Amino acid sequence: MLPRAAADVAATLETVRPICDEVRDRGSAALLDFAERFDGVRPASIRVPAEVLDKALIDLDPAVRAALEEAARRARLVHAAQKHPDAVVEVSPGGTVTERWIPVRRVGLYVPGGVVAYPSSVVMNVVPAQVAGVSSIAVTSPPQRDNDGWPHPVVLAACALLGVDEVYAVGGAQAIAMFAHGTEDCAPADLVTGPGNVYVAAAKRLLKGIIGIDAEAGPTEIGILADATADPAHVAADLISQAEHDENASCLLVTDAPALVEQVQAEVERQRGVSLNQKQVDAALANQSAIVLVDDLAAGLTVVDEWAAEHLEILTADASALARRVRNAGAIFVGPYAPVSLGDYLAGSNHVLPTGGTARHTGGLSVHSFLRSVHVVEYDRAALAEVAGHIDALGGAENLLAHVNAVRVRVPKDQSPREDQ
Ligand code: HSO
Ligand code: ZN
Repeated sequence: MLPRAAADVAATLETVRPICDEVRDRGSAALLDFAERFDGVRPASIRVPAEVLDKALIDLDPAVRAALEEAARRARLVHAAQKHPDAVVEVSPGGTVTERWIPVRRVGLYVPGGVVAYPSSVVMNVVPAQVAGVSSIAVTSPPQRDNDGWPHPVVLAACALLGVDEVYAVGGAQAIAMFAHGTEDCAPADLVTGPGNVYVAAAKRLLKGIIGIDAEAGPTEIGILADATADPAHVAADLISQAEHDENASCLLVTDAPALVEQVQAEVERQRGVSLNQKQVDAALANQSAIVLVDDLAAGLTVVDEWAAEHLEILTADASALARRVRNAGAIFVGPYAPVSLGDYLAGSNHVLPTGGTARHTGGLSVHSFLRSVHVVEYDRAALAEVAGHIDALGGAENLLAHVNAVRVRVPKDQSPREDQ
């Protein structure tokens, strides 16, 4: 019964297939045509020239620059702690397996720019990729009519600030196709990450395999688990804050306090006007949002775990203890002074998070999204000989005698394991 936006990615696959095919076949010419058709503007080139990036940084409001710098600094602190050292395990004398973490060579980062442009998402994508050690980072964001067809100026400035000089004016499904297939202006990438609309999600699903993807990312969500100690003004403000993203956004309050239900509803009426995106707020709150009254917080925990929110706030008396019992959420915000907005911009946590219930099996964007673990196997002759008998047995059980042979040409059966030592 819990409401949730259902973005129909499957139904969009056939819409984006010809778009992706055309990018594969016609490259940048197709990208320019699609910009004109879908974004209503034809940029002078697919790649944003260096002068345009430099100018965006010069023109950047100093307060926004300071905020982006601090957001990046905090994100770097948090993401640096995600890095694993290589782990060497000596399985037996002379036999080791090392787990090596190797960054993806080249990534394409998608930064949305439809109804609203998200410079903060530049930080959230670029920082973990840089911390992971990705050597080639390209960013793409939709062309904007009021910026001569270049992406939003603050998005460009954020790229320049973080040292990303490869930026494209391409949005939608065609951007994913550009990174997957490559064009004359943009080399193919190994992986594409970042949130986008349903067309971006459909293109990711279609081209996955040709290119690696992070997650499909649907409309944003907030779940709040609150008791009678929660401030109704905080609860209402936070529900509205995510509603303003998208008319398909989903906002859920779960509480054991009947009085809070009415107080929050009154506060929502008082505060809903603060957003410039009234249409989105009204639709999101009316269509995929709800207040769920539960008998107690244990039941509330069951509800929020079942819903698996992209963002979950815990606004209860013993918030830290309760937060530790949560199993399913993209990110958890604990207590009265950690609103989702903090995490969207400045907490240091990542805001590219699993939506649509996928938090049951997937985490948010992180350094790990850009790394692969590779097992490196090193055994000497004695260590191989020690297990040759077991390989005889398992290879025999699977009728794969060439497997057995590949070991036995090295350590014949009749020799003792440590013979040549
Ligand atoms: N709440 C969005 C991220 C965002 N909010 C960007 C503001 N700017 C999805 O996590
Ligand atoms: Zn947000």
